[in-house]
Amino acid sequence: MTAVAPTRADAALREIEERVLWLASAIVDHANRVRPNPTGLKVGGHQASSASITTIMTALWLETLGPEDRVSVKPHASPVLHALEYLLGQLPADKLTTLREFGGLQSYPSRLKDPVPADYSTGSVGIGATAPIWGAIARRYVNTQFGTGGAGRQWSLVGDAELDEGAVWEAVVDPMVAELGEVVWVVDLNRQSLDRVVPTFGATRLQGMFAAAGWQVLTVKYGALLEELFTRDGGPELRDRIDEMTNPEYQRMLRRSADELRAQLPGDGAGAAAIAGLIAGVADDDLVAAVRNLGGHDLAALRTAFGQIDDTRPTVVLAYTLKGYGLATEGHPQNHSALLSEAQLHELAARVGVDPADPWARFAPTSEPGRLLSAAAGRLARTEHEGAPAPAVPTDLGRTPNGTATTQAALGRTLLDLNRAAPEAGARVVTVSPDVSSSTNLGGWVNKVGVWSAEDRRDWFSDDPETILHWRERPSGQHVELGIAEVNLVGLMGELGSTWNRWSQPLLPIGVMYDPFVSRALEPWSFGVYAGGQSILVGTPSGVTLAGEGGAHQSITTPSIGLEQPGVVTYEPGFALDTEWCLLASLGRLGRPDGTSAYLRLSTRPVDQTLAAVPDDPAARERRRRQVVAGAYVLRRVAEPAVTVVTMGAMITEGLAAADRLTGLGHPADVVVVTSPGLLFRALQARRGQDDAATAVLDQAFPADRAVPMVTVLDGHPHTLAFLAGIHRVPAVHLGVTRFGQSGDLASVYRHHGIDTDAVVAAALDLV
Ligand SMILES: Cc1ncc(C[n+]2csc(CCOP(=O)(O)OP(=O)(O)O)c2C)c(N)n1
Ligand SMILES: [Mg+2]
Repeated sequence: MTAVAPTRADAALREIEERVLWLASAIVDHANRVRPNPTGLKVGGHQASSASITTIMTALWLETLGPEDRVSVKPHASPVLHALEYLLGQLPADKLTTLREFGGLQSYPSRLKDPVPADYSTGSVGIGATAPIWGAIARRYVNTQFGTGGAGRQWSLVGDAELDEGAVWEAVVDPMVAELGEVVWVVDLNRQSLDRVVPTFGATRLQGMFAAAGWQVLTVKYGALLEELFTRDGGPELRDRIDEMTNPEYQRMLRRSADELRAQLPGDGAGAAAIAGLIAGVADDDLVAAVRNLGGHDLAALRTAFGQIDDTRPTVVLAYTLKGYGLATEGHPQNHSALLSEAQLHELAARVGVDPADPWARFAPTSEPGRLLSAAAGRLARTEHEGAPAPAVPTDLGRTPNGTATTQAALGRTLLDLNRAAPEAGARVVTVSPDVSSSTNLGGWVNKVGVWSAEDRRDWFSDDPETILHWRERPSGQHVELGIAEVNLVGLMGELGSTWNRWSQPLLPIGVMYDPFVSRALEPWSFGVYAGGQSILVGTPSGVTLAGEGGAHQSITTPSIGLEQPGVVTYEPGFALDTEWCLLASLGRLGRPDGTSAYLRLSTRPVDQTLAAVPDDPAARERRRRQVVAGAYVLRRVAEPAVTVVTMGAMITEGLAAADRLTGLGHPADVVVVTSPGLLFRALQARRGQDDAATAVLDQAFPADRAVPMVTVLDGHPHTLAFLAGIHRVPAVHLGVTRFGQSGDLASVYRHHGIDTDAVVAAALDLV
């Protein structure tokens, strides 16, 4: 691509670019060399990664972005972001000395923890990069349902090695993504990752991969200086030589003197003589400048590329850059975490015209750079979006299931009932599933609300009488179906769960996947929760209770994960009504400043619902409900307990059967049903002053005067409930699953893992 002619403002833009480079370097320098560091522990920060993307970000913030655009910035460029925020008057000067300080600028751009909220949190490579894709879908969803999400591009500034992450490609190839014209990625193609020069970096391969997925591909390879050389005699040979050079050889050229370049640059190919002839006529300084003259550092070349974005499909701009551009560490393979020495920093200061004794100096408002900055600040000023508060969610829909039901089926049922009982809340529910909506019992709900798509699509099976699941795709649909990629699913959930504070439109997102795949999705979901996304993750079916579906599909560690995950309340209900109550309580905590996410672990085990013995009296029913959503309740109370059986989820049936047998054997047993180990753990911590959670549930479910030996049993790792014995320090045995399983019928599988009724009885007899 050839650059357009430089504009009058280019010199001022260059000055701003150099000041951004200076500030980003100085922010990291201050954190590492100036701020006192009594422990001597590494602070860190990335000057070379920042320098690599400084031109790109300057071009974007000063010329290209609009007020409705949102940008995800690669993690190690946070100093550049803060430098721009500072120059644009958003970030006060006293924050520039706080990088990585407690309460200061975060290591990586953060939506919730930085003084100027980042548009997207980044840091988990591949996840921050893809977030704007999901943000774009979430905004389109808000626009089709409520019409208030605004427009604007969704940018992602991506490190080239981030493209090693599978998460990137899972997102790029999702069929929904090819329609997103507002998505633009700029790849900072510096051919370096953390520890190495990427051996063979096929830009051509990358171009092909993005193009095959339907993306517009723009490549900004060379700057104006090199492009001009390429037009001279020997120019085509020089272009071929640089095009064909390996990454390490090219990186080595960056650190050579002019004399060395004259010897090395021609190479030993057919074009060597022509290249030698060409560069013989180039002055030393120009030659050194020319080898590093890549398009990602050429404002005009970037401007041209950004001007070509067609907005009809996603765009990727592959911008060739140098890691450490303009710094003494430029192009060095080990520059990722390298810090400039004091002398090198002073050299930089001298080159860009800054006094190191006054590192945070601003441009005079009347200067050309000052004028450009104030124009950009005005252009980027954002207006608040008008929206709605989170809807009121009922706590009880008043039904009492009898007969046999599963907790998984209760999910779909509750959503349908909610739509009827509280249409305003129902209208904000959006379900998401990675190609498992019918196998996770969402079929009825999907039939009712339809499948979301930005435009109406024809349902070719609407007149087929044998079709039970109707796939009506329309902008008013409330179910989003993605391909089988759990990481994409949680990425979208994080963004649907952020619309309440991004666009002032709260949604109640519920993502459903098989429970064993929760661990695959966990890190990106957790990152989304960290970034402010509030959503409900439903894992179903779960545990070894999915028996026949196979050993590899059985989930063992998820109850423990649920207990430990920050920002999330985890429930594992055993009855349909408990599921409804937990779901409603979780929905009621979404889309608000003090909100939390939830994880519901459900099952396909048919359970006799009369075992729940739901009280008829409205006050007693409400008391039960409160205990269910608080974490536990006493389901059976005997006169003089000899043992307490604590049971959860699918194991309630075994817990009750064992209690009956123990009582018959002369060892009367109380039965406590746990719905949330995490809430109980927090209550216990609170009782000891370590948490601010409510503690009443402990006195109600585990009163001191009934403290007797305890057996706990769950379909998951037994340590999840082991802490309960510590409430009153009673002797205890903890049953659960600790080994990989295998397919089989329920009775065999339970016996194999020692969680069957016999095992509970035997454990209790050992104790009493
Ligand atoms: C999932 C994940 N894996 C590993 C890391 C550690 N890490 C941070 S940056 C990085 C290399 C980044 O290289 P690139 O994206 O090319 O960035 P740049 O060269 O611009 O610094 C690695 C391995 C991480 N943050 N997240
Ligand atoms: Mg890189």
